Amino acid sequence: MIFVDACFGKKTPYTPVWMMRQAGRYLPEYRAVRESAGGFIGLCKDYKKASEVTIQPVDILGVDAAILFSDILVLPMEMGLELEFVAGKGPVFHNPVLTKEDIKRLDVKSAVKNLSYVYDTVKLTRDNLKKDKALIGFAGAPWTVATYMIEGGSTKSYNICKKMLYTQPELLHEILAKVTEGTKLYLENQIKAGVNAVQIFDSWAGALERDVYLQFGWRYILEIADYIKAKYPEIPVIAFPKGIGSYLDSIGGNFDVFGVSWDTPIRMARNKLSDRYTLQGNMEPCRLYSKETIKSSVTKILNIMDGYPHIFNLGHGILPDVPVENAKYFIKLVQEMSAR
Ligand code: 1CP
Repeated sequence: MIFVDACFGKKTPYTPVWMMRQAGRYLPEYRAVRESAGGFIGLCKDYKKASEVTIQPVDILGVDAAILFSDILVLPMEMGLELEFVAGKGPVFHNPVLTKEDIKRLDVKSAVKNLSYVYDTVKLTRDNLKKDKALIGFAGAPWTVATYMIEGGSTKSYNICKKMLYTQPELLHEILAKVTEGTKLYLENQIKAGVNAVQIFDSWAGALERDVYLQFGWRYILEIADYIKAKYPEIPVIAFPKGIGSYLDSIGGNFDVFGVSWDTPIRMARNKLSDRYTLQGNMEPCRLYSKETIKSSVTKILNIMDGYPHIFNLGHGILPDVPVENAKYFIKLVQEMSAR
């Protein structure tokens, strides 16, 4: 699989490419299956339909890897938090985690077991996916997942979880430790079911000061990566802490691929990290709105990463109103322009 080879820094015939959120609302085929499943959570729980939408971008766009269709919030949901996706608002947890008692109620063991629909999705997808295409499993990083658990949904200011961080840091660490424990076992079960790589999404890493992030965010990612690499050295681990470009010098650890978000110049990431990690990224997702800006960005990024270990991707997820034709153009352009 050229995707896995690239994760380990091996030479590949061209630069493999996929997109974060590649199974999603910009695809009419996805919207049709989502509707038939009665909504987003229903779709995550229906392993046949989840597997179908996982494979759609491989068939429609020709990406080099499929990413398991699920969400980072199914783990806390199965730990006992009541999750609803509210139209126009996003995810809502009706019983957020704010006290010691709330933490005690989080049931890690049952969650990891109850996520069997995810493992079934992985098995079926790996059976149906072309042999040369990789299947990426994933989880949210403990910090990002905890922001939803504590705030009860999406947040712009993070004031509830930051208040906990600065006034009751040990309470936040307890939540983070519990999510970390669940995430290790959850990713391990995805690997046992057949994923070829795992990605840890820390979408809200950039919300914290450097030293605070290293202590409350990054260290838990490293703990998860250490656990996976010790048991499954053949499975690449991709770390994606979004928005920490200003302190790449502080970044190291036992993982294989570093995801570069679009706000970080990829040349800078290359200079600081390419001797140790394959880089993944980092086209600004809104460039997909125009073929001209796709072409200029792909040309620039390929030139900068020429000869360095690289997986092409966006610097965050594709947006729902991007024309499918532009996404197809992007994938084909990367594969053709990078052919060696
Ligand atoms: O209406 C719909 O169809 C729901 C939109 C949607 C989709 C397609 C959500 C709701 N989740 C997903 C799938 C999803 N989420 C994947 C699947 C595979 C793929 O990439 O194709 C993955 C990897 C995620 C991960 C995820 N969920 C993250 C981390 C990555 C990122 O984009 O930053 C986060 C933060 C979430 C939370 C989430 N899920 C969905 C929403 C609307 C949100 C909230 C986002 C926010 O707070 O801004």
